[in-house]
Amino acid sequence: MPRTIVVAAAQLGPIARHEGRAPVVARMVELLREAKARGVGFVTFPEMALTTFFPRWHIEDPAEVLSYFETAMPGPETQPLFDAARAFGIGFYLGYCEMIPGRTGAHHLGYNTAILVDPTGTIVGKYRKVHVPGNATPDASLKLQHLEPWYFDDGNLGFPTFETMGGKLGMLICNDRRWPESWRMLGLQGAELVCLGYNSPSLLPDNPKQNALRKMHHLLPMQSAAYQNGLWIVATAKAGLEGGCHMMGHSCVIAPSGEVVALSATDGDELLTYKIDLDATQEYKRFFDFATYRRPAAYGLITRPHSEGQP
Ligand code: CDV
Repeated sequence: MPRTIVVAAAQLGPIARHEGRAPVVARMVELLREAKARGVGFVTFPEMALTTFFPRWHIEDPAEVLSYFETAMPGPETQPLFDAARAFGIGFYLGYCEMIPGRTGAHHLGYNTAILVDPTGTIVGKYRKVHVPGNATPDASLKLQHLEPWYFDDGNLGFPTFETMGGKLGMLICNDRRWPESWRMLGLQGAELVCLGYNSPSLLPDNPKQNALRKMHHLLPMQSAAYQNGLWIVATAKAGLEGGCHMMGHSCVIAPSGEVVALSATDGDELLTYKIDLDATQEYKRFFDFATYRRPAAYGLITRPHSEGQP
């Protein structure tokens, strides 16, 4: 009996700097409505889906920085998403900025977080981004700042997996996709489907020689990870020209074979759907058979702390 589910990447086009939650949540509910019409069971929204990607700016006004963080989830403005999920019977992944209670000021306010919500509208899982990229302090000499470590703490929940939607699910966030350790942590726990939202600039003005490689550097690590860990991936972009920075689309579904089986076609709101069979992971999990073939005793350098001599 195949364990099939139609999954969707609910790509979002740009969100303006002072836009507020209501119009964004309305767009997301619309994508959920379309998902329902197309028989989707699970939707992945982008990283930081509710607001613009503000870490591209050094914002000195604490009130503005605070405005990008959620103090409750769901809160009054995000409740419609949960209501729609329950009404449509669709589960979802949502990326957002999670405020740490008691934090004040204009930086280090919280986590870059994702949650897993089941089709009853219940939060069943949480992940906080581990690989927080960019400059730790403002650097006006850069053409494009990426100040995530200035605004966010490193995630402290590890790489949990969750039994839901008829399978074992894991979550990652954006830059995590470039690190094989993220995927292997989920693969070792038997993850069958990993959802990931991202905000990735199409071009790197401070490192233009990589510009032509951006799409490859987006897909290559995920295609490898899907194959090497025998799992499905749904990766969802915030896309288009946002705050003067063009964000890459290329939302995708990747099969356990490593093949990209669905790829978004636009830079705007777009629902990309694909019917997956969770049991299609088994062939690849059997081939790599971690219990038989992995050699953890030879991998010590991977987990040795920097203080003990790891480069
Ligand atoms: N939001 C991200 O984590 N973005 C990163 C940066 C480094 C561009 C990325 O890996 O795409």
